[in-house]
Amino acid sequence: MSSVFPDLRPHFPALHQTVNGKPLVYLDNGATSHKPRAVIDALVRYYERDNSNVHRGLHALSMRSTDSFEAARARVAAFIHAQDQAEIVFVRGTTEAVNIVARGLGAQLKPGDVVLTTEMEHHSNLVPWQQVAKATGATLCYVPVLGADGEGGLDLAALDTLLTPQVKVFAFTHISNTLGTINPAAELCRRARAVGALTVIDAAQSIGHEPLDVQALGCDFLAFSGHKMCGPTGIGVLYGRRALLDAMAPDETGGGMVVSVDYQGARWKPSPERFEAGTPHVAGAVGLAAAMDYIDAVGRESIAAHDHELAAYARQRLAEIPGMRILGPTAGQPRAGIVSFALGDAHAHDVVTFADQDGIALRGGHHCNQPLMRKLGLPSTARASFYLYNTREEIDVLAASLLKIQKFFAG
Ligand code: 7TS
Repeated sequence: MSSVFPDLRPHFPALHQTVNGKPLVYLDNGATSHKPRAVIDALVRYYERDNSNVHRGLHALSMRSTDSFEAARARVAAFIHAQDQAEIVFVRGTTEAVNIVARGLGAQLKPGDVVLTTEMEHHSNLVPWQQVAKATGATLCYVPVLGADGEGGLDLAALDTLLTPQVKVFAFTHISNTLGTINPAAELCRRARAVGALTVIDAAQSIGHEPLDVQALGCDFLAFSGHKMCGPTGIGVLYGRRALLDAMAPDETGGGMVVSVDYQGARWKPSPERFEAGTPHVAGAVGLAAAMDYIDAVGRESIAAHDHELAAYARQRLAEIPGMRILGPTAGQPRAGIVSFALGDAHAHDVVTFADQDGIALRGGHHCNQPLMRKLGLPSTARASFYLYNTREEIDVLAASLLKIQKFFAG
């Protein structure tokens, strides 16, 4: 534990267990984070006291439930510094948010238009755009990733030629879930805006880890999931500038999102209700707001510093192991608490399975980044990803386990 960063582990019940007879070392935060007691309590409190459907009833519980849901929306707006809480749409997660934007903007695309994205996108910010390009005849282009290990980040010089007036949308990830690269999001938005392109930021890996301000970034849309930031699963957010959301068709239709309906048709409410058909995940929104309170009480600047320090230490310890290939930015460049690696010829799934025997939770595979893996010439990697409760001691446990694995595979 760094000297200034508080020990938050007592707040996280799930961390205090053994796995395969060893104390759990949870290093799979890129996939999902654990939840502090404050979030679990907020969920229990909601179900024990306020549980009811929102917007539809005039009874006391329904009003309490509606108030909690809308208070959560205001909390999210404050957390990302949105101008207006109508710009906050509750969704299931990043994947749903990107799908809503891709299909919504897709209605405005035509052959000759370009959707620009990058070679480091998670499938969730890639496949929806491929589908939209196929359906509309628009062209999908990619900003290249530089370096044999992806260490050079996005090719920002190539942006000069890629960002043409034909580019209508530029969708990119804030932090790569495989490389740990932190992209210069404000600069990318500024350059996209200069050619009239709308920007969509995938903030799945950054939202709970770095300070984030949508107005300072200057983005048009931003997507994230609650479960990677101490919040519940099944809740996430689509942020969009209000005028853009109000001009966009809903992806899903049904109850709660209409002003009036007759047998011939229906009229949509404005944002955010327009995009929230059906009963929303009220408890999820309440839990997400509690997660935001928790994160802000710790401080996003210090969480970021803690993540970065752990990642730097992990890179140093892993580099001591023979045959280790570490992906992503080298020292001195912006990099998040995510370290992907390949250990000699050992398959990542074997590395993860062996590490699990030591109680260590890693992720192994293509991390929903298949095109990037192919480009780097790797079938898969193992990945350690850190969060606010991880410690240097846990990285020492990881390094010792990986050294054992290396020796086993080296025969
Ligand atoms: N975008 C990025 C950058 C991600 O890392 C993920 C999930 C998603 C989108 C999708 O988020 P969801 O909540 O809608 O599923 N990433 C990972 C990961 O790296 N390992 O498991 C899930």
